[in-house]
Amino acid sequence: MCKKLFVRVKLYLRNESKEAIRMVQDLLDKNSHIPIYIQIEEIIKQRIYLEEYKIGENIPSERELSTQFDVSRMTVRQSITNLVNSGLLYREKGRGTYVANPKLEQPLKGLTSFTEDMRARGMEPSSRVLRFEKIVPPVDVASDLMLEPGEEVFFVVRIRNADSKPMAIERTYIPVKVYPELDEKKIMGSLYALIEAKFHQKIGNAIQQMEAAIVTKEDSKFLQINHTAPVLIIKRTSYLSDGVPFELVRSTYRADRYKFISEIKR
Ligand code: 16G
Repeated sequence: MCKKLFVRVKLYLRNESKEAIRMVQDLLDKNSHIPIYIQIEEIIKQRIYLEEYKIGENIPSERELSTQFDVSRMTVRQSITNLVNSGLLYREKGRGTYVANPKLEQPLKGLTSFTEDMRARGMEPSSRVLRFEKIVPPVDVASDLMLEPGEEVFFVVRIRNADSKPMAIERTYIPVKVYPELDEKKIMGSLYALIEAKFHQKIGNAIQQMEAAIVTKEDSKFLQINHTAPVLIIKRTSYLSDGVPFELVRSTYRADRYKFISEIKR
């Protein structure tokens, strides 16, 4: 595929002109300065887009693809590895390579809860509480929650599932003095619904920080991902409308399931 054609394919993709893509999709230009493995990546992406390769189904084996494109298996493997790393495909040991579900697009605006976010997408949220205990928090947590030295928090670790599949792990610190009546049973459902509907308090605002990381060995098991997989970590400190901080949460999201979207204006 020459450079011009390659660019055109991308433009067509944007215009969603599927027929046009179909005409050029299988062209590989071995003399192009665009590496072959990148051209193959594009072709596989187009096949996914055109639903030739469907979500949840497996794509042809490396051997079949290398015959199809008349390239080495190493080259095909490189393309597939890149697509696996970007979350478009996933490998299952001994079974092959599958087309992944598209990532969940999470807007970075609006102070919503996990439960609301999943329901808005037609998915059923659930939680598994791994830990619920009263502790004296580390100093940085105490300072973010505006606590005096020695004041206690509930430390809660929850795996958050959507349609029974793990999406994130949340480690939440909640000041005991704000919700002395909290218990393990109450935290099984939505924390925000509990605060608003049961405790009749108004949630005001939150400050968030986001960073990338490699999953820890422990979390990789809970999230059911490879022990070297990337994750997105969001630290959120949330306040009631009167300014009282009521939670500090470190949420670890599967990077293969999430995409965070923000609108920016000039
Ligand atoms: C979200 C929040 C988390 C909050 C939780 C409440 C982020 C980064 N985190 O996951 O701070 O505690 O929702 O959800 O968005 P719940 O009401 O379903 O328990």
